[in-house]
Amino acid sequence: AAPVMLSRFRGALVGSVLGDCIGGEFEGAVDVPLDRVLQHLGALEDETRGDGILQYSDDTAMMQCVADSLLTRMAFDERDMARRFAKEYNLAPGRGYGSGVIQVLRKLASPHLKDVFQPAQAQFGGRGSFGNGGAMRAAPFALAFRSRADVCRYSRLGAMLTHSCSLGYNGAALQALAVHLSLQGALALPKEFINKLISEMEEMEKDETAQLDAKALNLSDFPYCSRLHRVKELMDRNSVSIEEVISELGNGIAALQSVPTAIFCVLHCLEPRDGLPERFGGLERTIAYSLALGGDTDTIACMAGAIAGAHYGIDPIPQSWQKSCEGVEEADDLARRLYDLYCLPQFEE
Ligand code: R7I
Ligand code: MG
Ligand code: MG
Repeated sequence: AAPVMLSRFRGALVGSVLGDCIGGEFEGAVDVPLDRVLQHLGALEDETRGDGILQYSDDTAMMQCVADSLLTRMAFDERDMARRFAKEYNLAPGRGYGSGVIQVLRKLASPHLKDVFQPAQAQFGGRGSFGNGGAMRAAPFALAFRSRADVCRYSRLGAMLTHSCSLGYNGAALQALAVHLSLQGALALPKEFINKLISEMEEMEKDETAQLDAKALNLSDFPYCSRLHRVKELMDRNSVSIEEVISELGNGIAALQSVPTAIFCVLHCLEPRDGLPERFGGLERTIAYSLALGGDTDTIACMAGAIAGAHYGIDPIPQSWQKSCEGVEEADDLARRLYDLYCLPQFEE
């Protein structure tokens, strides 16, 4: 039976934290043999292992800020969200933040700052960051807003607090949309799922700023759409190697090289795959596969984990995995509270 909505909400945020914590092991690795991934995952099931729990990184720290802000303000409030990012960074600066975004977070801490979007706009010579930091924390927007238009609008604005390049904030919107559709059960029809994402991104990438950014960065006119078309082609193939996925979609720290990749990981792992244990459920397969791609593994697994968790729900996620990762209980609590907010009639537009 399809999971109930509350289970999907919990699965989304818990899946995201698991991807971040479990994926942290291989972040930046170029070649990750599947054996090593399975060994890492096997250790999660070993109760006697004495190395404590896996810590979350900036991906989860910022996701918590987004969820906390939406819950407290019961709306998108850019000043409140910016303040939470800055405060969280100040409390725990060692969570592996991107080297550029640190400057934004420091400026956001200033009580004299008038425009909270300004520090992000000053990044990278004035074009803004195209990193995946906006996308990695986008899932809560899909849990807070019911309409697709609101999920898009607010996930983009939320990303713009640190990522003002259109590749950065459109990547965040793509991730939030993927979670939104997954919560609705849209992954039951994978082809339609990817087609919906393509048509949403066509609208977004028509925008003049998006067109100018694509040109300036030497990309095709509709960069996310073209990656999503590649995802579709890879879905149609009987067998796809890790190398092909990396060369077609990327596994890097740029949103363009990681959000479509995360979406592919989810789609590819909807069914059992060679090399992955038969006892694995879909979320476990998705995280395992994301790690095997190497590169920005914590973030790709975090994004794929959110989309997959929204599809499978919380129930099939192994307790041993949940107990092995920092921040799972907090994420579960945030998801339950976002669900309550989502159900409030006054929160509907
Ligand atoms: O995007 P961001 O928050 O980083 C997120 C990543 C995730 O993998 C996390 O897990 C964490 O490890 O970091 O941070 P940014 O500093 O905005 O962007 C990340 C990196 O992308 C930068 O440090 C740059 O190397 C690169 N980058 C750019 N390089 C050139 N020109 C981002 N935007 C640009 C750009 O416009
Ligand atoms: Mg990280
Ligand atoms: Mg990362």
